[in-house]
Order: sequence, then structure tokens, then C-alpha cells
Amino acid sequence: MVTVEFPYIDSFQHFETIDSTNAEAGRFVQKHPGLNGLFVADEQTAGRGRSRRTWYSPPGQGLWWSLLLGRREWFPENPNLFSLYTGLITKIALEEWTSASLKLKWPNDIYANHKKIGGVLIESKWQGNQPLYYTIGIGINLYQQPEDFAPDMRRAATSLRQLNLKKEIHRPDLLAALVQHFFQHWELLKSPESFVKRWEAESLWLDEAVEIIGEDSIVEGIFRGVESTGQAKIETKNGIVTVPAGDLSLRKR
Ligand code: BT5
Repeated sequence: MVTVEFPYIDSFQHFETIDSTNAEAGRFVQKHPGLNGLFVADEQTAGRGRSRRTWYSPPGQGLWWSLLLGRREWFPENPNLFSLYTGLITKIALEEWTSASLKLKWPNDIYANHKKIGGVLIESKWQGNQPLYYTIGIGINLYQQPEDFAPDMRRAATSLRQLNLKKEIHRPDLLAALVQHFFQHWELLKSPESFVKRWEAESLWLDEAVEIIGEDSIVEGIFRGVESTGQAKIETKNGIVTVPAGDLSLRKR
């Protein structure tokens, strides 16, 4: 096992190509329970998003990586906020590289110029009501030009390189910044009310007309931010409705 200089990380592994760094984290933890790990790949052949969607991870074009939290001291007190938290720290890290305005889209996306630059996939395994581990998967597009994206994604996706850069993109430095911010801002998770206020201040479409497509329903209304539980608040004709998970999109008026 390789020990590296990252704080709180027991094992660091880099792959030229792998199915999914989240899947690799899941395999690793079976053999090494109780450890934290970092898994990075140049390419993912089966990169995944939420609900079995595909995360497009072509070779050398992005930062495709997962942080495995197997050490109990790093289990979050508020797991429902973890996805929002990861989006926020990703934004903070990316702002070291770009002066572009980055926004957080509920519940797990990072946007620039109204296009998706990164996404977060949190997976966890539980025994009864005890978490065994959490895997935080983060995909960030770095080098793609518009024509590198498949035609159906071109209007919806962007990369760091397409934004105003403050300094050259260097994957190891960006990874180190992300990991550092992830652990450094941990205290935010301990105060859900103030955390969600901070998240809302950086979010996309606050107070705008939106719809959320959930597993078996569509909620339309005005996006009023998030509850301290991480649920989205939508002001509908019938009052405030809270939504635990789904896809948020802007509603055309
Ligand atoms: C996500 O899901 O946005 C979570 C993405 C997490 C990816 C990381 S990479 C490292 C780790 N290992 C993995 O296997 N996964 C994690 P979701 O909100 O469900 O969004 C998925 C949707 O984003 C897709 O259906 C596409 O529409 C779009 N998409 C796919 N690839 C994209 C890309 N490279 N850039 C922008 N949008 C993309």
C-alpha cells in the first residue's frame, strides 16, 4: 500500500484506466475496512452519475477521482448535507484556478456559464443504522473544448479550460487543493443552518421558477433554497414543498 503526503489518507492509487473510481473505492474497502483512500483515474470506462446515469470520463480530459472515508472520525454528522458540502468545497478549490462565476446546482452539480463543469456522486454502505464507509466521487471537466463533448452534451457541459484562468491547470495541484479543502472546511457541516445559508448564497436559480423531477413526481414552483436537512424548498401554489432528491431545472416562463 502506498502512503502519501495527503493528510488523513491511508492509501493513494492512480490508474490510467479503470471502470469507475467509486467502484474501485468499494472494492478497496472490502479488503481494507476502516481506512481512508484516494483513487484517481485518467480515464473511466464506466464512470457513473446518480440513478445509473453515465458520467462521461474520456482519457486525460478531466479529474475523475474518489475519496473513500472509512475512518469513523470522518463520518459526517449530517450525511444528507454531504453532497452539498462536496459541491461547495469543489467550487472553493476551482476558484483558485478561475475568476469565472461558479454556481452550485442542487443537489450535486457545479456550474459555470449555466453549463455543468463538475458533478458529485456520494455512495455509502450501512449496517443497520451504522455507516461502514462513504465514497465521495467527483468528476471535473478540465481540458475539453466544446467540440470534444458529444453533440447532445455540448450545450450543457463546459470545462475549466473554457473559463478565465488565473493559472495553468495542473491536475496534481488541483487534486491536492480539493483534498485539502475537503478536510479543512469540515466544521461547516457541524452547523447545518449556517452551512445551508452559505450554500444558498452560491447556488443557481435561487428565487427563480424551477421544476424538480423526482422519482415519481414533478414539483414546479419557486426555488427557495434548502432546508438544513439538505432537501430543496419549492414554493408552489399550495405552499412550500420539500423535495429530498431529484433533478432541478429552470422552468421556462
Ligand atoms: C453526477 O451525476 O453529476 C455525478 C458525477 C460523478 C462523477 C464522478 S467521476 C469519479 C467518480 N467515479 C464515478 O464513476 N463517478 C464519480 P448526475 O447528477 O446523475 O449527472 C449525470 C448527467 O450529467 C448525465 O446524465 C449527463 O447528462 C451529464 N454528464 C455526463 N458526463 C458529463 C461530463 N463529463 N460533463 C458534464 N456533464 C456530464
